[in-house]
Amino acid sequence: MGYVKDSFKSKADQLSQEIKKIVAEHGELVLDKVTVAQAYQGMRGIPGLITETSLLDSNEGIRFRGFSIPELRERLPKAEGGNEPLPEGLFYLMLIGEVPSAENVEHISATWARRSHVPNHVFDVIEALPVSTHPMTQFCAAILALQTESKFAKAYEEGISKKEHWSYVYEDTMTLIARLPRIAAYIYRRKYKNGEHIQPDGMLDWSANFAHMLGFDSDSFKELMRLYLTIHADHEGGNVSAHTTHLVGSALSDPYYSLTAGMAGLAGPLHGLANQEVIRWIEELQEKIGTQEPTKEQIADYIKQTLSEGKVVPGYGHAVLRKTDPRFTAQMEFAKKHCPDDATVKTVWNVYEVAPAILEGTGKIKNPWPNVDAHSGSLLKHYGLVEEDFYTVLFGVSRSLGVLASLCWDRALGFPLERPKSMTTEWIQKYIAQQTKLA
Ligand code: CMX
Repeated sequence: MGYVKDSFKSKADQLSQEIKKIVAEHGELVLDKVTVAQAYQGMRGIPGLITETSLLDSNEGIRFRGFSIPELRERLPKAEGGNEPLPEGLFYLMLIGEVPSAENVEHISATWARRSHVPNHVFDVIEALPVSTHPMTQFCAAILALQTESKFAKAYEEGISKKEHWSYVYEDTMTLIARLPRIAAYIYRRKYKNGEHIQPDGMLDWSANFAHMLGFDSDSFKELMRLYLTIHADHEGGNVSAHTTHLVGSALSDPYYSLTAGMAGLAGPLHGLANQEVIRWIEELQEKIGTQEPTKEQIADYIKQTLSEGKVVPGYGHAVLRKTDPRFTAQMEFAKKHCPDDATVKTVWNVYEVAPAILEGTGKIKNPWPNVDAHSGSLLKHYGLVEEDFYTVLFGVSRSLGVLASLCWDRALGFPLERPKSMTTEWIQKYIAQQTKLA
């Protein structure tokens, strides 16, 4: 076993013991009540999941193993000459629970580089789809095609003890993450660059190599990728991509199946596809007004028109957050440093100045503030990555870090098949009648 795997196993054994004690001593403790409204309205706020990798506070935003995004930008190891954290470091932190050293991060980078070879049949599966196919569909199909490589599926078929599940899930996780940038870059070059592919450079870190394979070799874009792939990685366990990966994994579907399912969830416009929608919405505004930099008044009118048409303002609102997303702020800081004069970036900032008051004025939107997706497209566009339907694939490559680290934890802690109770409306009506009679 490699030393990262050894450390993970020893942390997991320790936590397993603590959980056994918690359940034995406090298993009957009630965490919260569940209301009829929550059952009908997306189960908001019901505490029913355990996710070790990160925790979301509705006002403060995400913390990964206790560290906020500004703290991570400060404390995680960086590439030589770089200022942004290496996502390899965040993965280590989520998996092991400790801030990694530069050597730990180099070890993860080297492991992923070594495992990054993608078998040819995966490219054949991508090639079998029409070029016009949405990049997220190509991405999901490719991950599923890669399932032939699953060590977990093979070992399970051969018959392994439950105690060994985590080990094969860990191996699949490391291999899968190693290969995603190559797959994503292949989809990008196939769809938008006439299939002129760029070979990986094994000397680069995971993000820089990804930027290189996409065809963007500037230091500044590599820095953006490091930041982007770090901040999109995890958002506790209840969001659609994380929850889906966890749920499917609970059936002991292997990490390839589980991640494919999670990515299919990320492809929804209320979740990860919002980054595509934001840039389309801004470009439509720019086109309509006939300028790259519409005034705040023009932006305000456009927001009101979007709302009056019964559509959502993409990039705004959140199921849990109630303040500006620190992932938005991190990108804003990056833009202030690298591209403060970019017209689309300035428009994103102007939308930020006018949208919250208008959204709040509707009286129904619980969070009028921007989320992570409100800013990302404008940065990518600045560097020439203008094909907005590819943006969610970038999100997906990053999200794999959090959801797969969590999947390792799920199996190491021996979490069971997830199976919440559902009810019919008739059951609810009878329950209400019964409770009313008792009152
Ligand atoms: N524009 C217009 N209306 C919005 C809105 C927005 N940005 N955000 C919320 N609303 C509406 C909801 O559609 C809902 O309307 P109805 O009562 O008519 O159904 C009402 O306000 C209340 O919703 P809420 O409780 O504030 O928000 P939810 O928890 O139901 O939904 C989210 C959260 C993210 C789906 C929603 O804010 C939204 O659709 N935002 C735009 C899409 C987006 O940016 N998604 C990305 C989220 C981050 C991510 O996962 O990547």
